[in-house]
Amino acid sequence: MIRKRTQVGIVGAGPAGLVLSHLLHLAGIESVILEARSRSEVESTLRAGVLEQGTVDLLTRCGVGERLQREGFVHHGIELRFGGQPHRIALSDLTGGRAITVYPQHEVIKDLVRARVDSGGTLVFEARDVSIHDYGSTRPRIRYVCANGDQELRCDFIAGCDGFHGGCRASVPARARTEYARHYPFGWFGILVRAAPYAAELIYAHHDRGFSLVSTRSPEVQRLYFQCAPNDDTAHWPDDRIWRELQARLQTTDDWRLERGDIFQKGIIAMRSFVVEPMQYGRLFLAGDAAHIVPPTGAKGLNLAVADVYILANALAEFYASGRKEGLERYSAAALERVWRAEHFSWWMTSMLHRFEDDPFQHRLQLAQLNYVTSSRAAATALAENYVGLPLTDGMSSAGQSALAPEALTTLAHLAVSARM
Ligand code: RFL
Ligand code: PHB
Repeated sequence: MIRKRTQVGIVGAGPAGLVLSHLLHLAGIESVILEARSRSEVESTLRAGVLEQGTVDLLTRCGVGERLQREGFVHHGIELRFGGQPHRIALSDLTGGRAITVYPQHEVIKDLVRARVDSGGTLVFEARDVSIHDYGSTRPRIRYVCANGDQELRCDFIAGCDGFHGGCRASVPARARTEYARHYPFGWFGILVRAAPYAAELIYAHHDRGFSLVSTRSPEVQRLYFQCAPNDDTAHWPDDRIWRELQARLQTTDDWRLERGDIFQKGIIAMRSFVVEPMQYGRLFLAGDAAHIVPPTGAKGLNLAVADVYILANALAEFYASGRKEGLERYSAAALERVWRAEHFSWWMTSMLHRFEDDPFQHRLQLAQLNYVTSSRAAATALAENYVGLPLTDGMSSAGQSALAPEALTTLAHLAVSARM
């Protein structure tokens, strides 16, 4: 057994683990990331597309936003399409200039992995049988197996950033955690298409046949989704059926046409809401999908992962700089405040836009809500401010007071300096 030591052991090289490791590095704190998959798998898994303003600002301020600024698409609005009519929600006008950026998750991952490698960080890919131990004590350990054999990593803290199916959450005894979950009676069928962009902004479409979404990845590749049965199978959907279904759901009274392109990837995504409380157990801190899941309708998952680890990095920086534990003790409560807001928003968007079988009452409520959101400035503003994302907070001061976009890293940088002294 080979024994190593670090300050923070991080399980998982998704957005949560990588952003955490990078922020800790900026604060002068050492970490090691243990990731079950290979680097090329991690860098090529297709998932999210929409980054909130706060996520973009944070990545940019901490030096990993250069490609994102150059290649991402900034969108100042979204379209809600229903009753055959387009309705624009002017995100930036309604939120004092905030916007979203469409930049694929795997590109964010590539930028973060490169930044960690360039600054000499330790990332162990293809780590097998990762198990966490003694996190109730001051000397947690992580065991794993890699090409060099059995390993033990001793650390001060463990960050469980291993996604919804990872082992960290499951290692906590069931009696110590409370889980809240909701399943939806549908899934999303997602496709990637070689085609030019279909629209200048994302289209969220409500239709009697079910929900659909038009998004983008690049000038050459487009991302489309449509609501399907939860147990559906991609084999039931030859290309021609997909195009007919999308065209029917996206139809407008002035005959909007969806050009067919080459579909080169198909997949079905389950829809669920999930939260575990608390997000801390002794010296184990859960972050990102390991602690919570939202249905993708509000585009919040990756953004929440970043918001969690921003709070955690600040709390750890405070601890190493001064020995104070208040930030760490407040981590769970501070993170959960934003998590539940995003859970509500994602559930609300999902409920407003999808078809619920045989429920004409729900259908009429949806249309009433869609009409309200697209005709009342107050209602549109509520959607817009949630969609572009509430300001990041560092969890150190009382909720809502630290609108930290510019000051955020100053806090970390300040703590970093003190930590090194
Ligand atoms: P991840 O990304 O799942 O990363 C977890 C990492 O942990 C590794 N792992 C382990 N490593 C070591 N040992 C073990 N035992 C391990 N078990 C697991 C995994 O290999 C993996 O590399 O979690 P993280 O970092 O919390 O990030 C969460 C986000 O990835 C997720 O919330 C988003 O992708 C959700 N999401 C969206 N979020 C947005 O903010 N905006 C969007 O537009 C958006 N669209 C989406 C989405 C998710 C989707 N899918 C496929 C679920 C669209 C889709 C279709
Ligand atoms: C995506 O582009 O993958 C995407 C966009 C908006 C969402 C979900 C996913 O709400």
